[in-house]
Amino acid sequence: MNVNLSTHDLRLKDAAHHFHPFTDHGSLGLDERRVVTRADGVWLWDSDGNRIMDGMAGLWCVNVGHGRQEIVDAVRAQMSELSYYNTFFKTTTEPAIHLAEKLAEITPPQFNMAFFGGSGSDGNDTVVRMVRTYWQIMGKPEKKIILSRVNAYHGSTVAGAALGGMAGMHGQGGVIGDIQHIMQPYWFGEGRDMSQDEFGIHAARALERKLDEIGEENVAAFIAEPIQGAGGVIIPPETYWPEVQRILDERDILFISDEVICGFGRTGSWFGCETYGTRPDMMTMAKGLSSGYLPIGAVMISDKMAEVFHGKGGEFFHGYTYSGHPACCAAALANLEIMQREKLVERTANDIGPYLQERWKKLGEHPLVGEARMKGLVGALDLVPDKNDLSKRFSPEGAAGNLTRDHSFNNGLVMRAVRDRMIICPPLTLSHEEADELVRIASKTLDDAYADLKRQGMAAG
Ligand code: PXG
Repeated sequence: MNVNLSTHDLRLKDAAHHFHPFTDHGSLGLDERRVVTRADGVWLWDSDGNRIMDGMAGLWCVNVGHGRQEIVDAVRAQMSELSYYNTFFKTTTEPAIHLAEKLAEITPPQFNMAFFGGSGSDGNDTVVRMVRTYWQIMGKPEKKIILSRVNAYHGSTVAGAALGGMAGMHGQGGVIGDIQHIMQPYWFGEGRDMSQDEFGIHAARALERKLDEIGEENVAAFIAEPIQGAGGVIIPPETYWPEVQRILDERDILFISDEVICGFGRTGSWFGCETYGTRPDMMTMAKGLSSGYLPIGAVMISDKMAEVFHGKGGEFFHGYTYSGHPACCAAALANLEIMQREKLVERTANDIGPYLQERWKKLGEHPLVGEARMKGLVGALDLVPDKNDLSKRFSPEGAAGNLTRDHSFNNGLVMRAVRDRMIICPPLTLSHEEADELVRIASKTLDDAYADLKRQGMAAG
């Protein structure tokens, strides 16, 4: 940007004209608006020149880190050659062809077809329409219900919000018919009266119980994130996914793995379904597909489903102007090239993942932390008001998380607060030194927040 405005002037204009996502505009103060101006690697700079570690990889997406010139160059070259053409009506473009082929290569073997969109939300809209259409083609139109989970996040379009399990979003017009939710595998929050393994089985069998209750003949699909991200990094017990897969194997419903956060190395495999050994019929992908350099999403369609659509499906009346946008596909291709060349998935599994996990889990000893968990490079701290009674929660809910998030920002680390849980999801390029720095700031942040909360009578100790 060439216009040199002061931070104050930028904030004034932002407040006057910019309606932000997921924001309470009534209470967002002028000085709370942070203008991010530059980024490189795992670091951000704001308009006041502060350097802050991007512990959230943007919004769970910048897997290869910020400032990769090679992606910029690939996009520039593509834009000079062909900035836009569509993929409707018997046309296609080279970047879309190459990206679809690349995705077939890196996804599990049942996937050889990619449908492109612009985000995870529209990807899940595609999923809803596709699974219901699949069963219509199969002559079973009554199979319409899609099962999801409480506290899931599947996007912010009407269908995405309805699939998601967040009551606040349902209450703001995010409802469509024939969606039902089963319990989530959140052991720390909901299952501590059982062992982790017992609870994992119990939560998985909620799927079986629901199918028996409403009739498998009415159910089209089950959709789930391998690890729930926006719900608070709910890492399921190890017994959960094998038991879900056992149930899926016995039932005639489709399974959709929403890989928008877990895809592209986040959990230490290319896809979260590989980390947990599930066999989806579709996968929703976005975020790490292009590391956020340009907006793009994709839905992978298994051979089993593709054969049905190709066989007697006829035209599927669905697509977006920007499906397979050449510049976005070029960004994704350059991003995947970096991921493969730098072996970022392997690095997450065998090097920086275990390194950060070990240090992160030690934060679980802090008096403010009830549980510290991390898989691959995505983790959470559940904050508790009284370490001697882990059933207690902060009141009002979310106040401790917000306060801790603000301390973290001021200390130089972006963590996200999901109510009273602190989330971390750094770029997969994080170095050991940066991991040490991340943990040092997180630890200081917990101390600062704990002191405040004790002073306010909100935490014991
Ligand atoms: N599925 C999952 C699992 C996601 O995490 C979406 C779908 C929707 O993707 P798009 O690209 O339409 O945003 C997401 C997105 C948060 C936060 O507050 C999380 C997401 C998006 C925005 C904010 O943690 N996840």
